[in-house]
Amino acid sequence: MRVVYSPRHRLHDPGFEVTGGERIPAYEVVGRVEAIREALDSDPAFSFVDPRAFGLDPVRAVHDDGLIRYLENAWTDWLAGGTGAGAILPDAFLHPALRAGMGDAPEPSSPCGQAGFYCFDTGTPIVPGTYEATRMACDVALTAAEEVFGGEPLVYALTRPPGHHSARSVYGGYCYLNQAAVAVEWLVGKAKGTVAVLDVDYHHGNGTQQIFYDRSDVLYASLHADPLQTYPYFAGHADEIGVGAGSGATFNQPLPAGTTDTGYLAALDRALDRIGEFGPAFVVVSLGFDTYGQDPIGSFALTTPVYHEVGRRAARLDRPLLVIQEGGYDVSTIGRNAREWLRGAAGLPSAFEAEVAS
Ligand code: SP5
Ligand code: ZN
Repeated sequence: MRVVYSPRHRLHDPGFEVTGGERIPAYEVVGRVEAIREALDSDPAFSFVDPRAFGLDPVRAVHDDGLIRYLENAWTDWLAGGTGAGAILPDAFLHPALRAGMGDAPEPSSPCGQAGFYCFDTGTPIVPGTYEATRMACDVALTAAEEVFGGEPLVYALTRPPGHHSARSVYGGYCYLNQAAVAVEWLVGKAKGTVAVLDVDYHHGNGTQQIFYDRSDVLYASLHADPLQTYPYFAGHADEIGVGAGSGATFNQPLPAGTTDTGYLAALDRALDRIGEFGPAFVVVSLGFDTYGQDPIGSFALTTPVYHEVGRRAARLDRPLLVIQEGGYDVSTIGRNAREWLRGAAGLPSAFEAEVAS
């Protein structure tokens, strides 16, 4: 199986986030993707491929030009503003109620004001290499999409930073550009059919949902922690089903804290049934391992063997699978969990069970 990977994800490494009123060490670190790379590198079933450059057009197909321009220039403008801070985080956000009844606010010219205009949380700092890394993540996903379009049955885009929280005009959730959405839109343009997204990150992919919410040619199906208790809080409820032509093409299953392998697989089967009925030409998986029982920010109770089974069941859709890495923050297990998922999807036996038995 081909794995598209670039070491340039390392250019993005803020080292901290602000959550729950505290400045803490970042969960979204370089070592996450490096741990996956090492686990796959030791297994001859995987071969690594370099990304190719696709330029900005596929990104502009899903993101607002203002957001892209902001991400490209944010660091230079921040430096020119002379604050001296080593990372960009906003100090005020464009909360919709602030402008209620007053129409849209114009985009600020101050670097800090611009950050609040385009960013929705305090977990997603911009540092000097962020734009290059998030652009590279798009090229990694697009390269994998091109291989899938060319006939590969299963390709893995080993991306970081993640993407599924970033919407058309706003970024957050450790995400800047949404590489899954970019790849989906590219595939829709190429395919003579529709594309389904299976989002199995622990968090709801609010960005991907927003980008395709009114679209009948992209099904978004997600299993995630209940947003009433869990980030991103403001999207992912079961009654969000799409709008207009897209009505019925969004399928959310919020799951309770403590969700086990059994409960998870039952919900997965409902999502897979919906995807099967939709009959897509391609399936794009937003893959997260923050569903793992030991994940530091998750509340589910999944075990390593379930990932092999989830991959196996996804492959039973019998559609070309483009798998894109999103979250997962337990660096000590993310490599083996990714290897299990992908081996399951490839129809290969579990390597973990064999290791545990020996
Ligand atoms: C791609 C992805 O998985 N993004 C997740 C962003 C979550 N950001 C909020 C994290 C809140 C962490 N709270 C700490 C709880 C420690 N028990
Ligand atoms: Zn997540």
